[in-house]
Amino acid sequence: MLDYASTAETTPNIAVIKYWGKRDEKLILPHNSSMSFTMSEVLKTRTTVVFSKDFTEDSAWIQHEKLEGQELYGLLRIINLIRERYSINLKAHIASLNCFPTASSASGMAALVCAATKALRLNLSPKELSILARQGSGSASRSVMGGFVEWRRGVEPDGSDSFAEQIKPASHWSEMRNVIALVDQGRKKVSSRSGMRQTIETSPLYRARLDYLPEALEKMRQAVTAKNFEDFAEITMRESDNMHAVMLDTWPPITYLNDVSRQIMHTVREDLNIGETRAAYTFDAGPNAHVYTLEKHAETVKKALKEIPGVQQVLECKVGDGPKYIEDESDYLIDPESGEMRDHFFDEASKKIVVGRQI
Ligand code: 2P0
Repeated sequence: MLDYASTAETTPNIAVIKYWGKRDEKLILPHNSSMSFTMSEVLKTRTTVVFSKDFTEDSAWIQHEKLEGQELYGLLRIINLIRERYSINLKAHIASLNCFPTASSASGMAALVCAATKALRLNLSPKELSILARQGSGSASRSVMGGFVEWRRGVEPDGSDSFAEQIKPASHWSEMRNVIALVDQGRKKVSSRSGMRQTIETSPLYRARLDYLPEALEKMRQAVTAKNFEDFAEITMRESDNMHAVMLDTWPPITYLNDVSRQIMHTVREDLNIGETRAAYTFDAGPNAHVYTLEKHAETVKKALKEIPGVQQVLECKVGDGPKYIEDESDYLIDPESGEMRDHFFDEASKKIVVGRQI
């Protein structure tokens, strides 16, 4: 059964120039290019995909849940795309485990694409992986590689030039840290997908955002290349503020930030960055903060964030190297005998996913 099987581990990426808005909803083509850092292993997804002639139907498990209906269909969309493109006629079993509280579509979709294509021995280039992952979830196009990554919007209607590329490896700016302040671990109030659509349809400020982004992108490229944290921090915070301003300008307004998020912004600007630039906040489609800082300031930043009432947990990530493939089949999430998801747990101490029952 394990003839066509692979297991991949991927990590989320946190954008500093954000993707918000599609010019093609089916192919997931963005209006603007975006940039991110892929995170280290503190947060990760492990996914095993097995294709076998012994399987009579497709099955998938996320965490311990067997997927049904719409959720299963959503996951299979990308598997079907792979099967069609590469003329594969085998059913698949998929098992996936996230070791972080809030699901990341980027990490999840990247792991699925990496594991499925590796299982089928398709030997795809990073560009081909990125184009496939993009069609599952836009931000996933950036999680199939490590380091500092740019997803170029492209101009072709078929999406053939809309993929991510690594600008610099993780080692280029190894002092970079991302301190995550968890404020809320629930599901998103408005999905990114429908939020983006509403913004394009209703926000007069969105046009101004698209006009400002190319220059911000170029300045960000320069700041990262030169490892200029001060410039990096200003562009990052202004860009996050711009995206959330456009969300607020959407009708009905989209408000992902809450009072705790705003207190974090205040702490960064008015406490941490007095005298010297030590930190840069950025927020995605939710109230949790990602505070970029440098290794030498990480303890100061963590301490300041922990003191803010409403901050539930503080995690520190480095920049990561991108997808990893698990070679040892005993660490796969699918049992070779039954074809079902194996017992597993996440060991907080070692930050490792362990296959087997927790004692
Ligand atoms: C980003 N976000 O650049 C931005 C910042 C959210 C805010 O990419 O519809 O889950 O699946 O393409 O990839 C979230 O968007 O949306 C996102 P789809 P996705 O990280």
